[in-house]
Amino acid sequence: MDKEILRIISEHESLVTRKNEIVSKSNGVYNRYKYPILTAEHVPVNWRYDLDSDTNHYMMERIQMNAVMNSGAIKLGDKYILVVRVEGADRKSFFAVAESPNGIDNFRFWDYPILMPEGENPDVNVYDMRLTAHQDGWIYGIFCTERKDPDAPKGDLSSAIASAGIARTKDLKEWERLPDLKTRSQQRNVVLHPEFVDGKYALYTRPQDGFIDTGNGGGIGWALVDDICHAEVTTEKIIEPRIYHTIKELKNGEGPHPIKTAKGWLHLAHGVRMCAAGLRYVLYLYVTDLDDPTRLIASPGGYFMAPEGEERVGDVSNVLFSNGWIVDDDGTVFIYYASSDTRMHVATSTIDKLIDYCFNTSEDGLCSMNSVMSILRLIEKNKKGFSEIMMKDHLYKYL
Ligand code: M1P
Repeated sequence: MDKEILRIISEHESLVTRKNEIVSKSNGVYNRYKYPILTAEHVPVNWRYDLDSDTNHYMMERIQMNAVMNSGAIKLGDKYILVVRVEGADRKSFFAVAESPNGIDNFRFWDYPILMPEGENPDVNVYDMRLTAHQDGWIYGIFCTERKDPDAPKGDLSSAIASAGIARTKDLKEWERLPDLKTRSQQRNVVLHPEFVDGKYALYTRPQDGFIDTGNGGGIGWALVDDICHAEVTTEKIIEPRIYHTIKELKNGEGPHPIKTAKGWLHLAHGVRMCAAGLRYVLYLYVTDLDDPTRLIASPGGYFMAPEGEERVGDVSNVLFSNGWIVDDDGTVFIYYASSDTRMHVATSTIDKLIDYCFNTSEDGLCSMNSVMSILRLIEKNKKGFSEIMMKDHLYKYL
């Protein structure tokens, strides 16, 4: 049996230390990587196995993990850190920290999962933490806390209420739980802006009528809050709306907090549409004004990233979701995203490329004719460029 333990440990170690590599195919905007950075198999062996062969004669996995997904991200010192949503086979999610020396591989979980303190109303399920190192000196984690709907009719064991749980920490080890965000509607995808705005805490919200449906919730909202220790949304305005026949027709949600760039606040979000196969989640970017983060100044049409290849399949297929990214001092951006609610990946780009993409991608023209017009304009522009290249390089003789 000791041999079996050794096999499990050595296979796990090989997986954790596997080098990642850029996939050669790129659209020029970002690079994908060959391997997921975290999967259920990356969860430490001693969290899953009773390693005593007297009590685990068959060396069975005693606590199975189902998925490792939607992770908040932050750089502390020279470490790339994720606060990972781990989901057990029992469908309960919890948070755990994993760190990497380079941001693209060798992600290793810390020794223990996070035991998030409860608030007044105990959580049933917690997930999708957004991390914000705020100007006030704390690192905040805002996440979804889910509880059974107390008004659900008898026999309805699915209706739930989603609210924003708030916790803060200095080291990602000790967490102080603050009261949940008070709002009129249900909320998921609530994100804390890193700076004070008009002396207040600023939140990106996602008002929704039901647990799944946003209903009249018109998109990504914005709310100012006086006291983060008793956070309440009194007025909320939609700054990034849902729009008919676009990638964000059914719902959208802020990803991680936006990155401050010289050209504006760079946002990463997810957009959702309904199709015959169910919901399709893709990632998109937008930019808001530096002085007024509620003012949209760039809105590239279509998706930035959509599920590809194996990413398409998983627990909830056809989903890309991101709630974490990290920028290095040299402008490299590490985009951490989950595919199909199953595994974590990284893509890399730079601030310059992402800003170029945002300001030079046509806005969604909202109808087929406008999409064709954009292509025609590009063809016309290329005619000129094409003949210049041919002349310059004396290639015209090959025509
Ligand atoms: O299953 C896809 C995603 O669904 C929800 O996202 P949203 O709130 O935008 O609908 C969340 O449950 C998220 O965790 C999940 O990845």
